Amino acid sequence: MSDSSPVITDLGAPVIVPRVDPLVIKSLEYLGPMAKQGGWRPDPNLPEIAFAGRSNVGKSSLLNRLMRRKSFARVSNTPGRTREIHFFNVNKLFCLADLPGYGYAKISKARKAEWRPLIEGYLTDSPVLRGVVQLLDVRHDPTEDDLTMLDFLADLGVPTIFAVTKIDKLRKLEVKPRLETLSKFLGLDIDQIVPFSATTGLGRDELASALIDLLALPDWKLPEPSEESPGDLPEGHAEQAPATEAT
Ligand SMILES: Nc1nc2c(ncn2[C@@H]2O[C@H](COP(=O)(O)OP(=O)(O)O)[C@@H](O)[C@H]2O)c(=O)[nH]1
Ligand SMILES: [Mg+2]
Repeated sequence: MSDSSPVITDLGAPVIVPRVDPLVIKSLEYLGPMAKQGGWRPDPNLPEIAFAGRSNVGKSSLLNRLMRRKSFARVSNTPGRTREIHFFNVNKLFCLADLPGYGYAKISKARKAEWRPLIEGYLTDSPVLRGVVQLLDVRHDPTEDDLTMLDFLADLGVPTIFAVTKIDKLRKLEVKPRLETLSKFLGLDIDQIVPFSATTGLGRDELASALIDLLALPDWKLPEPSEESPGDLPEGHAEQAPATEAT
């Protein structure tokens, strides 16, 4: 991707409009890992966005691109630390939770399901989780583990962005039909998915904007504002958002 948008002709004169970075990374601080369900976590004083996907989907590469750091996600890739949740403070604006990659093909079924309590526990319990970025590899249909994760996210009701990785692995003409197939499979509108390539940088800014939008949404765990003024409802009868009912 170029650093400028295409040339725009304004009254006949070509003008190059510099691209505005929706998320300039001014500071990035590693906060620490959560090793087991209910274990250490950072103070919940910033909104959190979690990144999820199966092993090898391209999560570290996407995070490095998104954060414009060559080896930002290295800490999560250190042997022995790949089964922890790693927290990072971004711009003192939000906290990024890098979830362990699940469903590595070469491990036993019992080991495979190990990810569920830690990931699901964190997603359910975090008091400040504002959204999830779920990664899927453009070349593969969602695996059984992906579907487990997608069902879990849907039941929880957390706002979710779908980033479809490794777009550069397809030929240009194959991309649109493949995204349409995937979005149908997932029951999503094609606009809900962000095509991404860590190799070319495609989708970096779109994903960054989507994160900013996610942070601006009202907290999904709070009851939706009622049409009537809150004073009209008797105490203890406030409407519950469906998400808080899911367990
Ligand atoms: N061609 C291509 N390869 C990618 C892309 N993203 C990741 N990969 C490759 O896919 C493999 C797994 O990537 P990694 O980021 O470590 O995945 P993770 O296990 O989800 O963190 C590595 O060999 C990467 O170089 C991409 O956008 N395009
Ligand atoms: Mg990784």
